[in-house]
Amino acid sequence: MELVEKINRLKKERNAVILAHNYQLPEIQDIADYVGDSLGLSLQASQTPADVIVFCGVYFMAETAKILSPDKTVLIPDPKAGCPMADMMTAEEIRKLKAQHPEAKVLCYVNTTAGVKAECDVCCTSGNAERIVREAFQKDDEIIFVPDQYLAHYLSTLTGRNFIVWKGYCPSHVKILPEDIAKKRKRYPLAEVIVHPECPPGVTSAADQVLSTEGMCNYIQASEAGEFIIGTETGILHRMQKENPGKIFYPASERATCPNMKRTTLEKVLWSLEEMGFEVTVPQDTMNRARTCLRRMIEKKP
Ligand code: CIZ
Ligand code: SF4
Repeated sequence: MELVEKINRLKKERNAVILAHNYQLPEIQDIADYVGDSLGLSLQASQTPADVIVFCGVYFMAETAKILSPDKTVLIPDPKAGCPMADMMTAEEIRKLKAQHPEAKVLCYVNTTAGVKAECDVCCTSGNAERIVREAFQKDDEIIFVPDQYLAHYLSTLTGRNFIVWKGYCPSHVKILPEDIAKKRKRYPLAEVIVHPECPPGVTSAADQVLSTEGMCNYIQASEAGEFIIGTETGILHRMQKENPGKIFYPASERATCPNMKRTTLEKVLWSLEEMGFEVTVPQDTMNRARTCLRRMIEKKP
């Protein structure tokens, strides 16, 4: 309690906001001004009158907030909170892949480093990927999609398009197995199964709904169902339970946790505000090019 009071006091003094990703620890979600997905949080960051943004998530998300709000101070409480999927592709590797396919357009998932985004034509999130594929490309365009092979596969099933893919994946979502879905369905026969498109094909094909984290939260609020089996990082169950006290949530797999998302603690958030660290910076040229890639996605928002 004392920690929370100190955080709140310093937050006011610094004119800061605290943004927390849907996968953060419950106590971090509870002190945040906004809880959401990476794009939603970055848009919040760019619209807030605050001078300082404490970004409780992983590094590429804080970078995205910085790219969209270059004049604000963006802090990450633990700079070692990386995203292994984003780190599966370097700027050098995307340049090589582009050189192998000089005619191709490049679509990147938001889970990429700023250096990779700077090399890509347009960005997408799991929530808008289908629409971006349909709207940002011509029928005959060759498309490179990086870095998530499973999101690429799922997008292919939705749009009928083939992508040149990179073999990245999320180590937390691949822990969810088709057997887990079968087992939980048997145990909770009335529950709807909702999974994230970062899950492998055997899991997405066994689900009732495949949705981004924000998509899941919106769907559940509107649904008549009372029980849900959730196939994504387990941290999101805290938000779901809080927003829907009358409904019941089961994780598809208790093993689907992201250790990087759990690196952020209340102590680190307090330290971050006290010391104004760790500041997230992106080289100017990379930042400008990555912003163009992000803007092309944002401007396609209806
Ligand atoms: O974009 C995000 O925040 C991630 C990583 C997942 C999602 O579906 O919201
Ligand atoms: Fe990256 Fe997966 Fe963790 Fe999301 S859950 S931050 S994709 S490793």
